[in-house]
Amino acid sequence: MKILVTGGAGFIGSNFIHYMLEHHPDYDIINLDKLTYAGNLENLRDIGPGKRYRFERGDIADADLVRGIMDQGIDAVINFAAESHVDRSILEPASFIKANILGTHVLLDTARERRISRFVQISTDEVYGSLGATGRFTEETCLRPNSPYSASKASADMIALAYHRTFGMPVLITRTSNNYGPYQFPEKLLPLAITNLMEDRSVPIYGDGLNVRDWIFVMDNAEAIDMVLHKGEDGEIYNIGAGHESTNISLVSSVLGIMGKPSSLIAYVKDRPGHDRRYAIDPSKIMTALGWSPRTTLRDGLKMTVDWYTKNVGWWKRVRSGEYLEYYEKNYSAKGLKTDSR
Ligand code: NAD
Ligand code: TDX
Repeated sequence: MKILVTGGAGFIGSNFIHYMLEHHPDYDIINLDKLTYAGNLENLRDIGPGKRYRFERGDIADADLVRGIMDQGIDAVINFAAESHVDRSILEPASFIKANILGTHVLLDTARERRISRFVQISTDEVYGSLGATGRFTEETCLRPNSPYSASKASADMIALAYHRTFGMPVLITRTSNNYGPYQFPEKLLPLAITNLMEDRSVPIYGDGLNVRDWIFVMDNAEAIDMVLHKGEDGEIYNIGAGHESTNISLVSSVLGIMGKPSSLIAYVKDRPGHDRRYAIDPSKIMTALGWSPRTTLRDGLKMTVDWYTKNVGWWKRVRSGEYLEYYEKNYSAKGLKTDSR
């Protein structure tokens, strides 16, 4: 099988490529990535020379480039490429519309033209919006996205489903909860907390810290996506989650415990505008229909993640330098995201 993975130099995409090269050594993988601030070829540097893997730098919204790649006998497209950070979508929504909606549309159009036999759109639980204290998202839950990021992902999902219903394209969608693990850019809560704590700096907690996220170790998500690719039904949506709900404060407290750091390093800051209160995924469909189940407990996953960042200080120090620091200083203060600075 020859697979086009887009966004494969980012966090989940690079973990997915490692997973696929290990589990399907006879597959060819082309990784198309624009290398935005979040794309990092260091995430893939340990891929040995004998592997059937190739990198192409470029934008998924570049139709000529995408056509040229899909003409190389691609069997399946897995679209991870996206602007992915909610805070950035609040500061600069336009890049999210371009990458997440227009980019996905170019991929869909080209895959349709070239009669690609599988198209997996990687989406998120955030498209469902926010839950109250009870209930979980099923694949039937109405979409009520609240941030420019989640609205752009929901739009891409709608276009992808329309291509299935209207043109019969073999589209499948995964909607996963919050991933964590190696190679996650340290702007997201967990790697931000771990790397700040390693330098004895404080961890900013938005609002009251009681917002709930449902956490999944990235390799469990990679396995689920592999199953959707091979066994999923065209036109279907699959929720992926490990059932590990946690408030942000409780999650960060667990990290403090694992790292042996004091709770005085927690700093409550101004809340994120439009901050979704709670996400919780019901993964029954993928468990029953495809036989997937998560392997990693939250405790073990957190320990493995802390361990990875501890052993890969060079990796996160490099991504946290230069442009990233300038961006961070411009847009964040000790009191939180500077949304009123425009
Ligand atoms: P990431 O920001 O770490 O990586 C995104 C990658 O896409 C980067 O390598 C970037 O260079 C690339 N990219 C961005 N725009 C591009 C473009 N126009 N053309 C080509 N490449 C482009 O993101 P991630 O956390 O790995 O997320 C991957 C996917 O999974 C996204 O679609 C995201 O919406 C989805 N998702 C993420 C999570 C999560 O918790 N991180 C949860 C659910 C779904
Ligand atoms: O400094 C912080 N302090 C804080 O309290 C940051 C960066 C976040 N938070 C809170 C906001 C959220 O409630 O922690 C929670 C997690 O925040 P993020 O790591 O930014 O993730 P989230 O907004 O939940 O979105 C993530 O999961 C779904 C990914 O970034 C998305 O790409 C994915 O679709």
